[in-house]
Amino acid sequence: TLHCAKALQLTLAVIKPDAVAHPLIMKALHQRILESNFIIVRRKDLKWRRQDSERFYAEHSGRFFYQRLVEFMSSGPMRAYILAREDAIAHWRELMGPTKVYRARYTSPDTIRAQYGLTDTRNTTHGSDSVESAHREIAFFFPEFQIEDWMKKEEPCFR
Ligand code: RTP
Ligand code: MG
Repeated sequence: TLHCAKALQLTLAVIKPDAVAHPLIMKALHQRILESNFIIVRRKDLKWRRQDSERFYAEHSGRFFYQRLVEFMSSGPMRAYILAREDAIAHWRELMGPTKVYRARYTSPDTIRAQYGLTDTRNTTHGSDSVESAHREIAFFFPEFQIEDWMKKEEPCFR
């Protein structure tokens, strides 16, 4: 019987259009993912229509930044990753750093957003913030990925 020292977890990581526009940043981010002990389960390059953007960020409709967020996220190509490791959600969010770039630069200069972020909207990356949103967001970006089947196959290391 397989023994798992630590339970694995899936998260969705997205490289936003501001970073996809720069091949050297893309390369650095890919390297950073591998160095941080994530397993890359799936990877996909895609571009959103405006309606995809509106649907994904529906929970933020009404916030002052909603229009520019929706506009920006459908303005150019993105790269999405399904990542796995123990506590993947928290580790990826820690690697990204705070949403607000000025705060990231001030409090955590080693993070991705501190190093590459341009503004609070064009802040290089997205990461799921809970198990529920990870599952919902993975399904949004990778509708063909059968998350339950995949995790069952890897049992008992996934949760
Ligand atoms: P994310 O959803 O991308 O992981 O970021 P988060 O949880 O750290 O940030 P949240 O507060 O959930 O913000 C949702 C999205 O809105 C963008 N945003 N723009 N002032 C602004 O222009 C502004 N404030 C937030 C964030 O970049 C994030 O994508
Ligand atoms: Mg969020």
